[in-house]
Amino acid sequence: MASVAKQTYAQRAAKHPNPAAKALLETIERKRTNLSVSVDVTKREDFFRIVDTVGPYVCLVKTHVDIIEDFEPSVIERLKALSEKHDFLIFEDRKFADIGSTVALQYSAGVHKIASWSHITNAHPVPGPSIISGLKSVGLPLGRGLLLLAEMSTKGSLATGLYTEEAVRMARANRDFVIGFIAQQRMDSVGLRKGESSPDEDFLILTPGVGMDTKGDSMGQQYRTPREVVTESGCDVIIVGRGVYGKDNGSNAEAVRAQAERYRAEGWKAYQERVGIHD
Ligand code: 5BU
Repeated sequence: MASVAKQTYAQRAAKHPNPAAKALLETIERKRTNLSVSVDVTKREDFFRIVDTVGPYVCLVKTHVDIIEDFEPSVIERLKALSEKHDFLIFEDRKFADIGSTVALQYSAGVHKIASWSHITNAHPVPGPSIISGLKSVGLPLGRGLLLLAEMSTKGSLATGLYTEEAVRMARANRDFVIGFIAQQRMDSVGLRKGESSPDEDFLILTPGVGMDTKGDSMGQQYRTPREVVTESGCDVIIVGRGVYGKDNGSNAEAVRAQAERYRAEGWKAYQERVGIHD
């Protein structure tokens, strides 16, 4: 069997054991898009306008639901309705980082009840494997998937070297629930000890820090192009925020739509180049 990076999304979907990962891979293939748009705006009407505009072009909408200042429970119902209308999954970028018992509560309860609507969420590996146990106790019965933050896109990130290797080992020990990584490159050969061969596993790599027009922002963000991320580094999903909706609230719907279409096309072309498909 070819390495994961050389397999098509459809081949990977057919054998993925986790329901959230399988659904994401199937959605990518069905809609021919590996684009996830990160909708980081603070007013709910701006949020919905952007989600409705980019919906046809994305496999996944990434949220930071805690930055919506006029949040109310109906926001979730409307988001779920848009996810059905446009056929995308939802990823709350919550970056859990506490002890197992606390993250289980943060994931299931509180104002946002993330586990009840977010197909995928993520966690920092910094507390060790117990963070996975805590989240898994809530998410696994619901068919959810977890991404570990193995690397970050920011200048000076501490998630490198041995830290990244340990994150991959934690994921390997929890393959029923950990479906992949937030990372800047494939992790397939990371963390293997000398003489250890590559296990039969399929971790998805979702990658933020993607932009085609600038190299970064004034707060440490660093951007690479879809080609660098998908073709050269073997990542599976490009996550784009301000590159799609602009610097404010995405009020120019046609500009937002055009950028989503542009990033979708670039991401898909980069994938086709990687797996050697031409059409
Ligand atoms: P941008 O507007 O494309 O820079 O937004 C990037 C999004 O991805 C934003 O929501 C961040 O919270 C998120 N992100 C990131 O940029 N880099 C990382 O390493 C991780 C998340 Br993890």
